[in-house]
Amino acid sequence: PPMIRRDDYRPFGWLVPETKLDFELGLESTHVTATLTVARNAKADPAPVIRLNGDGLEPESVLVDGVPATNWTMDEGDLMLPLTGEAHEIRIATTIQPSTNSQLMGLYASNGMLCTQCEAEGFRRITFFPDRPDVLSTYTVRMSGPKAQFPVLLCNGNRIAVGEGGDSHWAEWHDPWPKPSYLFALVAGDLVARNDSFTTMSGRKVELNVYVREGDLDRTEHAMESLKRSMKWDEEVFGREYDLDLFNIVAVSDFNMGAMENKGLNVFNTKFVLADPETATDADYDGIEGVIGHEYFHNWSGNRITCRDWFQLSLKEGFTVLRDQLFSQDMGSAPVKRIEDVRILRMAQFPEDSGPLAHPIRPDSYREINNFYTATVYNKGAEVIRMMRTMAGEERFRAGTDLYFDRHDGEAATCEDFVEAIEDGAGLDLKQFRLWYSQAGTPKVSVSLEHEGNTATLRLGQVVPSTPGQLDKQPMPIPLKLALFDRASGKHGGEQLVVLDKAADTFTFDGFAEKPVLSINRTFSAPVTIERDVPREDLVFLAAKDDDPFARYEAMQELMTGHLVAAVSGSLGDNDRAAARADIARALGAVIADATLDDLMRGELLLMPGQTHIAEQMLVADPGRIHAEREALKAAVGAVLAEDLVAMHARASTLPFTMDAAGKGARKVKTIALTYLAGADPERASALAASQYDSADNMTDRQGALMVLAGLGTAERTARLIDFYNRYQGNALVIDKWFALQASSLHPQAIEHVKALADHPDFTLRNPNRVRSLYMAFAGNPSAFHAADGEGYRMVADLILALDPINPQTAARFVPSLGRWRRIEPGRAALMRSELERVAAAPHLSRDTFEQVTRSLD
Ligand code: HT7
Ligand code: ZN
Repeated sequence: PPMIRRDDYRPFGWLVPETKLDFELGLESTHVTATLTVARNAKADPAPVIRLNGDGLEPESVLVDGVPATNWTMDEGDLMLPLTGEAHEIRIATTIQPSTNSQLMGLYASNGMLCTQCEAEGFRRITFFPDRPDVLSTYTVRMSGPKAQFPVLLCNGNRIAVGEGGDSHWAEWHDPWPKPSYLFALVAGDLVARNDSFTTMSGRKVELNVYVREGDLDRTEHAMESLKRSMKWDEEVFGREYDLDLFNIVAVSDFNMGAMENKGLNVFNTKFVLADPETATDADYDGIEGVIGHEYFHNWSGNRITCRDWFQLSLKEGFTVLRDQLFSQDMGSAPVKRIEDVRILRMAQFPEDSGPLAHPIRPDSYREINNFYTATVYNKGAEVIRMMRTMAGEERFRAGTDLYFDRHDGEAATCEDFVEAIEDGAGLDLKQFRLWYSQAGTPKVSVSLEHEGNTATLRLGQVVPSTPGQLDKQPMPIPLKLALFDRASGKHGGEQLVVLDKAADTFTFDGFAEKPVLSINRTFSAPVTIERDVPREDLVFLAAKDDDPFARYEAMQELMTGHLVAAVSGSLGDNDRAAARADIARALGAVIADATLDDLMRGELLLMPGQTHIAEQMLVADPGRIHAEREALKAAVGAVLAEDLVAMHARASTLPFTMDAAGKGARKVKTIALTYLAGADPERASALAASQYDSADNMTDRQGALMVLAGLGTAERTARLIDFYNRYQGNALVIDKWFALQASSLHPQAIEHVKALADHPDFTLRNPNRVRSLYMAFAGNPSAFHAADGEGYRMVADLILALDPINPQTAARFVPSLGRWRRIEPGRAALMRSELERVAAAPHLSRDTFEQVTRSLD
């Protein structure tokens, strides 16, 4: 497959002001007639032939200005049509087969309904079209089909006419806002809706619907409330008002990602719509609020202003992730949300940035765009814009985004357009800052603090590591929030922002008779790794006293990570190990006892660093040793703090179920208590978990208890796993949890369990949620996936090969877990590499998997 390069961008030779689509709907066969008005683009090079992208389509008829055309040719699936005049009408008819569309791109069948997914290049699987984001067109769509099978017919924009005849009916929709083809959507099925409305800031009433299958309606309240909160928040915080009279959401159970922001008709994975306390966890509730917000916010950051080309993906995704993060911060606990977002970044993006698939947030080339919907483009993209906000301050940042929305409304824009608008609107100089868009790799910032007389001297250095295709890097501006604490009073004289924009720099601070304690990168003001030699007592100090909750969390993480890295690398004697564990247990004990903390924050401070984060600190990691040391630390803490943990569990268990912060926090610390106890005293933990499971009146408690039980070899385990399955059989989202719990468990036979589950009658490769619930959970389970004999690697490679012909987009997402072989100890690395080679050698590999595998082997 050819490499597509950012520098090769050229505007399309033709404009498509109007698109008319006619669908005669059927699950097996759908007939599509597309009528495009086209006109020469004066801003582009003359194009005597128009390229209409197609993927697996055959034209049944091609008419130009009403006359059958015969001079067209096919090129790699695209239809090449010579045109002589300034403007024409092109009409093309095709027939597609939704029920055999297992890729879930284009028009496909799911549970008897029809729906579409067009981003990034799915529209070309529906009809021939210039399927690129810089071709904006106004759509009018007519669809007809059997009334009984498809009583609901939905599309973008407003419904302008309906009619029926015999068993069939039809609807016509018009979307007044010009849009790229990737935002087109159509849904037809037997659906019911929760209805509501929202009155916008200018007083317009918008009809809101959340469409689901009959029986799911009573699980849509949270989605609807989240939507209304999103609409209000975007008006208040970014000044953005909704621009149609109708906003529809449809939930489908077969979906490649979380959701899709099609204009006026968002299509969602059921996972991000359906919730009630009996079947959804607190994390599920938060996920729904975040994703509903994210897709809604795209209406401005993505739809009204879209991307010129797919290299600009972070323009809409990075910005929209930042917007959804700020929204969730405002809806709940801001510090806890910030900690969660940083944890996701470190778990998913840092490893990407230090591995073979590293790429800048604005990539320079790709073979398959689906492979670039990454944590780098999304989450690091959000961090980069967040840094601009930190440097400008909230008010000036808002002036920048206002200017961006004004200046580029209705356009297909670039990341450069965004940066210029922030520069002009917020009054920032971002010349050097643009490097964040072009350089991959997580900067390493070295920090040391010296003290003499009354002066503290801070020395900072930065290195941006080499990444594939980018060996030499330049220093970038890194905004670091910091505070210097007086040891005696536990106070500081105010937070400051320093911007490190050189390879090395020095900052001095006067008025310190004694050496202060440094708190740096507060709120995680820059997405970097801090490297510093800091005494354990300073970390204990910050963990207990820092007034920035993120910095407190960070100190606890550093305390545990520092110890684990030292222990794994063999540099600790028995006494040092025992002393470090005792310090950690004491710090965690203080967190349990700290009455000033709420339980949500307490839960964050008690969390152990994940195995991926620990491995990331080492050049070459031994997953077996990390796992053993981490489990041993957990057991040691569980033993020392057993009574405190049991008391915390008992205290939290007395709270009745509520959805406020106190209720959520109580549930969080209960399961954390069980996790530590399970390491130290499996029998006691098992009994407590079984009782939590049995008395649970909500999914958070039930799942948390079962997660702990699933990792234990105790008598309580099997009965609860059977009960869970029987209780929720038929509820696909909860059965997904049942698969995931077992695949991610600490049980020594997890591999055998996963093999058995792959043969379970409820398992299918055709549903991405089910595939992810078993195999993503497994690939993220270090003790099972990294089994020393390579069995875990074999299983994931087998999955990739089996899934690739069915759903390449989802198959390719499993490659990165094997692709990290260079950072793993040599024995396992060889096994991982040989599995990648086996995949690479398979015939007929999709473009998606081929690209990821070859990049991982290079
Ligand atoms: N903009 C969407 C990205 C997307 C997608 C969604 C569903 C299925 C396939 C997809 N490919 C790309 C989702 C978002 O970021 O909001
Ligand atoms: Zn998005």
